Amino acid sequence: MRERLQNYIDGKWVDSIGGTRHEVINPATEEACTVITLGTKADVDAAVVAARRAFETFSQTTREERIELLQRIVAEMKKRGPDLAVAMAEEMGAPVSFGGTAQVGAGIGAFLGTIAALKDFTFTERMGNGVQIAYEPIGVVGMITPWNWPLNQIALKVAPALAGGNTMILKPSEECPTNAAIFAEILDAAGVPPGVFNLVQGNGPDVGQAISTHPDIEMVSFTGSTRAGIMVAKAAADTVKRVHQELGGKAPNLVLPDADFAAHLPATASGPLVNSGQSCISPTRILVPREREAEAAAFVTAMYSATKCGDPMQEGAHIGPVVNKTQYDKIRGLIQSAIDEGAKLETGGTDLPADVNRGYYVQPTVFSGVTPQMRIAQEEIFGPVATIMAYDDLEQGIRIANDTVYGLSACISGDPAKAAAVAPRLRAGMVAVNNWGPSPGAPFGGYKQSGNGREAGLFGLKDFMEVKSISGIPA
Ligand code: TXE
Repeated sequence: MRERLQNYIDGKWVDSIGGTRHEVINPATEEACTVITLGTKADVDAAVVAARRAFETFSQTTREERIELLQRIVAEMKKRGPDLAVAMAEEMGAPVSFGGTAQVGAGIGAFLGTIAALKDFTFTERMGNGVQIAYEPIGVVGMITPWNWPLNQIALKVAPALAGGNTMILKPSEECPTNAAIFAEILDAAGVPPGVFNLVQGNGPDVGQAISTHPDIEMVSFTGSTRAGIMVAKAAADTVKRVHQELGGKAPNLVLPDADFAAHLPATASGPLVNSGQSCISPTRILVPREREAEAAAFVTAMYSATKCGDPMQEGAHIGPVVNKTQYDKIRGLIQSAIDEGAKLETGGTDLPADVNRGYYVQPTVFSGVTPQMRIAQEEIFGPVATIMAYDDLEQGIRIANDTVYGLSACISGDPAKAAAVAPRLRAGMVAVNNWGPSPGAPFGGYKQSGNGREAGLFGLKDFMEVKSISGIPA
């Protein structure tokens, strides 16, 4: 079993102050694969002292120095790509082929997008009346990240925080800690100065809460469930820190009445299969014209029944298990609820895939006949499950698309010119036409209960900076 017992604070690997051991379970084998120490408030305090001290000098570094630092990090990430992919495969079940390309690639992409934004960033500008506007670092940033796109979610915070001249404390998910430890080694090898980046392993109620409430942390950036995001925001309120949240989603895939299924559906309807459905932007609600529901069900069912589940450590295009027993039980419970509420199970279901006898594997599953009131149409599934829902006319389709508490992303399948007229009607932070993934460098974040703020590229960089106005100085 791998041991990752220490935290990275002030440029050194150090023992936790009073932490407890925690075993991480490999979701493919159901056996422990890694042991970490769940940290404590005292660990967070030590990390904050280091970050505060480092802020004095790191906040004064130049754009060029930060660009060079980010570029060295990218070079180190590329070297450690295979290690990162194996760690994610073992701890959260993303197959190594997918992990090595998509998961690691997304993490590197977050850095490249930030480097591009930093190169062009206007740190000072003048308003018409001569007042100078200056973008400055916020200070010490706390970061709390989940397990589903673990490296990417860390990179989307660390890259802009560094680019903006901030210092930071990261608490990654206790479900998937090793990629974060390797990431700390990457930053160390790239020459990030001591105290600028600190890693404290741990759980939400202890380390996450200590970060959210800490008086010397100016901002907390959180990605995870809406449930935990609300707790972070409440805990952060007393210290009036900036709260940046990327939370859950329930993305619609609005299929236009005259969509060409063969041309438009493969790229969008496959979204819920990717990463075994564990993406906040997974477009699980496939909305189709009522008269084409059977045709859509047959099309999507063929795609899903052809998708295999398999060992994450094997190369290949299969999907892996879901992250843990809690998620496995939650997904199977939602599948059962849809059956109980009268949806039609087209393929998949609650059983393990035929050739698998252990692990948290969920069969690719398709339902048709799903109605907006069903639990499966409202709750985030986070598994390889697609629900086909019928609309009578496009106006009703748009209403159903917007009818959840979430507003992270949406996709539209069909003629791009017609989709352009529908996109402004969707209440979501991101709309992708004939696609479902994020666009490089584009702002990533949601409306409604999907969060506050944006990540990636220029918008992500701005969210990790303060704005100052200076009046009365010469032009
Ligand atoms: O996430 P949690 P869970 C959704 C998805 C999934 C559900 C549950 O629907 O099925 O959430 O996942 C930390 N204070 N998403 O329970 O608990 C925790 O330690 C501070 C969507 O595994 O939100 C971890 O680091 N921190 C999502 C992080 O929050 C707290 C990604 C995420 O864990 C905390 C993941 C607290 N009180 C799940 N409680 C997305 N947006 O992509 C927990 N944490």
